[in-house]
This record gives sequence, structure tokens and C-alpha cells, in this order.
Amino acid sequence: MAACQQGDEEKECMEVVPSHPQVEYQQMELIGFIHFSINTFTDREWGYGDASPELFNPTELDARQWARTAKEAGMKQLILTAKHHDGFCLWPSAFTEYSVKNSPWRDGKGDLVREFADACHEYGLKCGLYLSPWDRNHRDYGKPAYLDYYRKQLTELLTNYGEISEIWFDGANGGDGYYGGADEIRYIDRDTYYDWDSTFSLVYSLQPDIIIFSDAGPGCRWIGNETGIAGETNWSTINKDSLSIGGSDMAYLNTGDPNGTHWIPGECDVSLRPGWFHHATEDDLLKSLDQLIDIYYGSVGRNGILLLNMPPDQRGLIPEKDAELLTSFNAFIQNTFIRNLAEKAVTGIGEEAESRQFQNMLDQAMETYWQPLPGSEAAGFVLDFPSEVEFDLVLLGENIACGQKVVSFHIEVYSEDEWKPLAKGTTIGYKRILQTDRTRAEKVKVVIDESLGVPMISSYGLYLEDKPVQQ
Ligand code: FUL
Repeated sequence: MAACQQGDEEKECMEVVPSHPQVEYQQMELIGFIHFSINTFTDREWGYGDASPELFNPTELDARQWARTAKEAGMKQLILTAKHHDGFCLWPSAFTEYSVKNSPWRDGKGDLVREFADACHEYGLKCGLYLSPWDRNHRDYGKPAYLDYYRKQLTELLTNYGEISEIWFDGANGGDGYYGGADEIRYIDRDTYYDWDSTFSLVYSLQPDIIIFSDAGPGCRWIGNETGIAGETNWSTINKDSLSIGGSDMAYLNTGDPNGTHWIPGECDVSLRPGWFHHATEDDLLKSLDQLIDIYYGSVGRNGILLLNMPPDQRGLIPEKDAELLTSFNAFIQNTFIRNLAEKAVTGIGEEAESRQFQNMLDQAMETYWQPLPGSEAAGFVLDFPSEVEFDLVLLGENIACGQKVVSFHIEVYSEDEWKPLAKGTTIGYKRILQTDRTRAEKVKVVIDESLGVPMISSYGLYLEDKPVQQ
């Protein structure tokens, strides 16, 4: 049982509900990924673990440029690959020589995790770190001794850099590698080797409010693909026992489960470029603005968090073209969602209680919401406009602090003296955006067709897309 805020009262909920950090996490909507490491200099995606630290030598590295770019893109958090699968550490870990301390960058005195964390905090961004469980450099990988090493590294990262809001545990595990010169293939039993429960306890003891990402949560879950697209049906609830890190069913991760035992919202990761690391050969292969907009509707617009990767180049800077694309993406979001056309409506329903409820959906607060009045027959509401309204996006959101309830809904519009169906959807969750044909209507009706318990709709909007005209 958990406590959830309902209006001014706090009530006990029987449902599966998010923790307070999980609500805050979801409210960020858009966050950024920084893949940067020795791979940036060897032009690889997965380093083997044997590249010399001498190769790591960014000439103009500026973590503040990363943070500024993220801020201008509307992101609320950045996550850095402190250690990718090759094992190279971006901070001078006391437990390995395979790190920035043996590189020419800043004469071996640099600490990129420090510069990154400071830049995030300076720009008001939350700070997250990626520490790959698979380590192709370490001689003990695959043996119990490696776990001790891994946890010591986690302790360094979660103790020395202020507040860390998310830790990323990747599912790629085991295979060939350098492994201290052994040069061999090592497989691990992904269900037992890492003893994740002990690692999670350590993480929470060091950073109690942190969000732990993995295929299996517990803070948030992988959405099951690397294209940034959540299922059209996307529950934040899922059965934890059906998941395993590196081995979960991807279709299940993509949709979640209405009967899920735990609240583990989906995080949708995708890169601006074909690869996760920067490769000069991909400089002309950036996603288009239209593709990014589709990803936004498929992630944030389907109750997900969008984790967008923007890899710095060998200078240590996010390329100008990538930064410009991100700025245009943010301008699209801001310009489209700045004007909620639903505000023009006079509610069709006369009762004061109901019109107050309508206002609850227009304010920015998630804790205030519309729900069917006791005794009302249909779970739905009608907006009546003084003159026809024109829109092509419908936005709905639930008060997820009290769980996710809506199973299906549909929209109807009234024009030329008749009601016509416009669109339908399944789950809503924190935010659901439906794209529709450009539509003019005098009245718009939202009907909740099926719900697990009484729905609590906390946001409602009608918008017209503001896409720049393509040259
Ligand atoms: C994957 C990794 O193997 C990729 O290199 C990348 O870091 C991506 C975000 O996660 O599983």
C-alpha cells in the first residue's frame, strides 16, 4: 500500500503507484545521453578493452557545452558513460590503471565525471551515470572478484560527485574481450553472476532517491528497443519477476502490464546518429527533425521518458549541427504546446463542481484532476467552443501519483450538426498525445471507455502542430 495525493487529502492507495522520485523522474519527459570514451578515438561502438589510454585526448573538451546544449534542447538531465563495455574509466578510479589518469588529456590529472557533474549542476540539470557491468578490460571479469571491483567503482561514483539522479545498468553481458591479456571469450550467468539485489542495496544506501535503470528496473525499465518508441499501449506497471537484466522479453518491456506487480516506467533510448558514439563518417546521417518529432510522440506521447543520445566528437564537443537540430526540436515542442486551445472552451456542463473539475485539467498541476462525478453515467466530458476550434493533437494525462488506470478511451467531435468519431487510444498514463487529422469542431468529447478503477484525468489539451516549413 502507498500514500497518494488526491486533491488536498492524502489517501492510502491499494494500487501499484510510483515512488516520489519516480513521479519526478517521469515529469522530466526529455533527458540526454552522452556516449563519450576511448571509442570516440578508436572509431568503434564496442571497444575490445585493449585500446591504449594514450589514445584518449580530446583537444577542446568542454562539459559546460554539453550541459548548455542539453538545456537549450529542453532536457532536464544528462547521463554520461562513465565506463562503457571496454572498461575505460572517465574518472581516475583508485582501483584500475585503465582510466583518464593514464591519458594525455589534462596531463593525466583530469576527471571527466567531475567536470560533467559540475556542469550539470551549474546548469540546473540532474546528473546520471552509466557504469557498464560488462568490462572487457578487467582481468577478473566473470569471477567473483570482479563484483568487488564493480561495487568499489560504484561507491566512488555515488559518493564523490554530489547528487546522482540515475544510474544506468546496461544489459549487454559477456563475450570476447581483452580481460587483462587473457584474450578470450567469457560468458556469465546473467541471472546469478551479478547478485543485483546486493548491488541495488548498495546503490540506495549511497543515493536514496536515485532512479536505477535496467531491463528490470527497479527505478525505470528499458522500453525494449533502441529506436525510442514505446508501445501504443504502455503501462508503467509490470511484473518484476518476469524480468531479468539482459534477458527480458522485449515485447513485454514495450507495453508493460496492466496487472503488473511493480511501478517501473519505460525509458526510451535512441541516438541522434546511427551509432551511440561519434563517428565522423556519420556526420551527415543525423535524424531529421520530422523523425525526432515522431520519436517524441512515440515516447513522451506514449507515457515514456525520452533519453536522447548526443555524442561529442574527438574535440570533446557536441557538433554544431547536432546542437542546432536539438534546438529546432525544442523550438517545435515549445511552439506547439505553448497554446492549449482547450482553454478557449466554455464547458458544456453547467454544474459548478464539474466546471471546476474541468479547470483542474488545464492547470499545470498533476495532483488536481477531473473524474466522473458520483452517479454520473458516462465517464467522459464535453468541451463546447464559442466558435469552431482547429487542432491536430489531443493530449491527455493521468494523475499517476495514484497509479495508472485508463485502459481505453475515444474522442468524438461535433460539427455540422452531428457527432463523429475522431480518434481512439488505449493507455494514457502520465502523458498521451494522439495525432489526428487537422480537425475543426464546435464541441469535443472525451470518453473513457474502460478503466481500472475511477480515472483521474489531470491534463487535457488540444493543440495545432507548429512545424517549420521544410525548405
Ligand atoms: C546498449 C550498449 O551495448 C550500447 O553500446 C549503448 O551503450 C546502448 C545505450 O546500450 O545496450
